[in-house]
Amino acid sequence: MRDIPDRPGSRTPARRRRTVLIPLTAVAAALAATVVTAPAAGAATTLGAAAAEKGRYFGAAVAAAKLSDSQYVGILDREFNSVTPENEMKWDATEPSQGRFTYTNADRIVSHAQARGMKIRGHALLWHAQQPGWAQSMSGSALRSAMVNHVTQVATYYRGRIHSWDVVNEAFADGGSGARRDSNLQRTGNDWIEVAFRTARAADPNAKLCYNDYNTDSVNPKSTAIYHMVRDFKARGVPIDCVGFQSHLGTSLPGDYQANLQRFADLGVDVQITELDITQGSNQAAMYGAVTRACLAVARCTGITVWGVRDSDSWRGTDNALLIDRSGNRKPAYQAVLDALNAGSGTPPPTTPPPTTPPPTGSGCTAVVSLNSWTGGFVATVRVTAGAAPVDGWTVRVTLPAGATVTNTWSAQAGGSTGTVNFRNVSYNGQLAAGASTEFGFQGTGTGPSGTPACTVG
Ligand code: 9MR
Repeated sequence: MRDIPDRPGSRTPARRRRTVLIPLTAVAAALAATVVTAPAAGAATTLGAAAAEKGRYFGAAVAAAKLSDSQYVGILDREFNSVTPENEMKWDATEPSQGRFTYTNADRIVSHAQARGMKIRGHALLWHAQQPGWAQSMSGSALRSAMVNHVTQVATYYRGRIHSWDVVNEAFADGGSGARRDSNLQRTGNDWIEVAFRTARAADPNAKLCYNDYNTDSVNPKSTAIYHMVRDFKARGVPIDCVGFQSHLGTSLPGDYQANLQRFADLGVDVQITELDITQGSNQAAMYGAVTRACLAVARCTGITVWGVRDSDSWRGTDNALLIDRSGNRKPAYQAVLDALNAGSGTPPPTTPPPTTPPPTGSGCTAVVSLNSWTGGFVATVRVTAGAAPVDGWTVRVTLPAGATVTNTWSAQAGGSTGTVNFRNVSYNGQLAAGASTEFGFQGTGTGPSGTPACTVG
């Protein structure tokens, strides 16, 4: 691949077109095309340029200490149009002793990026890990004040220069509990996350404010707990603009990866893939391609960041989880990402599923309810999805438990308020293309519905 020009955004002349056969195992072959062609004339030849043509950024985590490595910087400057400081903006780096702020290493990355017109993702204002020792041993209102001061100081210092801040990182527990992760920050009160977001907004009103986490690559208890938090924040006006999906992936991609991104986007936030790396193996290139296509298929997926430049720069040791090998050469995974970025139509991004998504089976429609409940009340959001055929009009039948009453409905017409309630589409959301979805919601008193409601067409 060395005949691909090394200038950012440069294009491969037609006379250089060629075909490269990439060896793939049967598993990967089932997921990806076996023939990878060099870009046609007109196709972008770097990740950043190709992503930009689709209205998105393509970034890498950057370590300040490596900015003196010419190979590293050469690849960074050629391929990427966004950076995330890998460690340099974390609490232990920016406030090593209380009230004394140091930005030297973070500034090296920020200056490098700004000079080249790259976006900067700020990572991360608050996290249970990589806290300075003095904060680790704090609790209660003293920690709450220190936390607010930290967010204010750092976000103010970088005001106007950060595209997106990871305001809070990894605050939810793994496993099936859907609970918050225990931490000194969590023990200051459940509202610490919204306090952090309000504080960050006040300090830098133009940065997009993100919640960032891992093990959120499918619809699972952890991602659903975060989904409920984001929905609650949007409902109450807590300033949140984006959700980061770290996507530290192994050897298979969850089948609902794209659908999971989409359900967050449907809440009215951007989604970003923030720390992508994938175990090297027979599936690596195919998975990188599939992740890229998933982002392109979600209109509000605004960019992808890989967590390092070369395999040798990765926190994942011998996994060789990145796009560039230890010698600085592009890997099949790199080509898969570039091809995925170059495929399809240009901006605005497509909102239809990528070609690899299996067509929905069965005609008719399906409905899924997600609930945000509190003592004495609930908000239900219902996602209606057409089957293999287009839908012209739908009705969703929801059975409420005894004592529950619908008090308010949006994007649907409720027939009744207690017992079994039929929700009928309104004029603007009755027609759905095959496989397409829409949402409506209702609020109620008492206990919300459980189970899967029936959806009928017509
Ligand atoms: O890549 C980072 C590594 O250099 C640090 O030692 C580590 C410290 O916890 O953090 C790594 O980055 C993490 C990121 O900040 C948050 N998500 C998980 C990343 C990988 O551990």
